[in-house]
Amino acid sequence: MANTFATMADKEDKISISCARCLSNQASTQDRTARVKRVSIEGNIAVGKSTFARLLQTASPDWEVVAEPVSKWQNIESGTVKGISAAPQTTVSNLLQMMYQDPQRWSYTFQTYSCMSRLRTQLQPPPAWLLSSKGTPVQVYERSVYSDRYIFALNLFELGCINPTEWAVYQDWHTLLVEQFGQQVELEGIIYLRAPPEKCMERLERRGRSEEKGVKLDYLDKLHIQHERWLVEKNTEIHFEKLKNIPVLQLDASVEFQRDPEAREQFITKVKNFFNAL
Ligand code: UDP
Ligand code: D5M
Ligand code: MG
Repeated sequence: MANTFATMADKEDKISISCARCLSNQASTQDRTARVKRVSIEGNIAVGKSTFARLLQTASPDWEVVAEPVSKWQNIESGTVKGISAAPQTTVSNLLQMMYQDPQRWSYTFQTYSCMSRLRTQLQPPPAWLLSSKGTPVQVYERSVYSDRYIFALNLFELGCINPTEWAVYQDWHTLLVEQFGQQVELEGIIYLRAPPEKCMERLERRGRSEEKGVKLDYLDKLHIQHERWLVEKNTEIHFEKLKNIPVLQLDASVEFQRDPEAREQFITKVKNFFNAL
């Protein structure tokens, strides 16, 4: 009996030692996660965010770049109800195209899906290789749950494509989600790629994404104004404390940085300095 107790006590000791180890491992993962800075790249449609993101990915082993989930918005799978045909059928919808073709009908739906997919992206924990980085580890996102609201949703509301009821509902759940996820979706900085809307139009046409064929310069003008209000003039009403004073690095994306190695070099130096100061 005494032996049994001794063995049990021994086991408990071992369990508490392994629990302590487990907790200290957890703590060190949390410490290392807290060290990772999070930054989003913001800017008008076709200004060059994805091109710039690819450039950052190759510039430092301490940076992880997370692309915007556009292909998800273009390929939403839905199953049809099993009916006369035996096999359930899958339909693929292109929500990006639906929004551009009928903005009154689909803008609100688009906001729910784009925000959800961005939230999912921003909630992804940093990969192990980034946690073990010796330098300044940074996760870089192409846009964020914040540009969804303060650029696109706001603009579509101002254009009348999202009605006042939808706008009230949107703002309510957006605030709830961002507040509930708290630090997990906070950003430490923003890189604003800035270029005249005419330059973005030229690049949009060069890229030739089929869904964007009907996008007019006037729409890019409006999005440009929203970016300027939010990130330069700071006139947009912001509902999250940390975001109100977030550091913004402005880069002149009207230069052909894709082709010009000197411009790329200058961008990288500015980004490094910016990350180090966050
Ligand atoms: N692009 C360019 N010069 C640049 C940067 C980008 O011609 O210095 C082109 C790029 O090759 C693409 C288009 O502009 O065809 C839009 O770029 P991207 O998809 O990166 O823009 P985003 O919509 O992600 O901001
Ligand atoms: O952005 C990808 C495409 O998706 C571009 O046509 C703009 C559109 N987009 C992205 N987010 C939103 C929201 N929240 N509402 C409406 N439209 C959106 P690109 O700039 O090409 O990377
Ligand atoms: Mg892009």
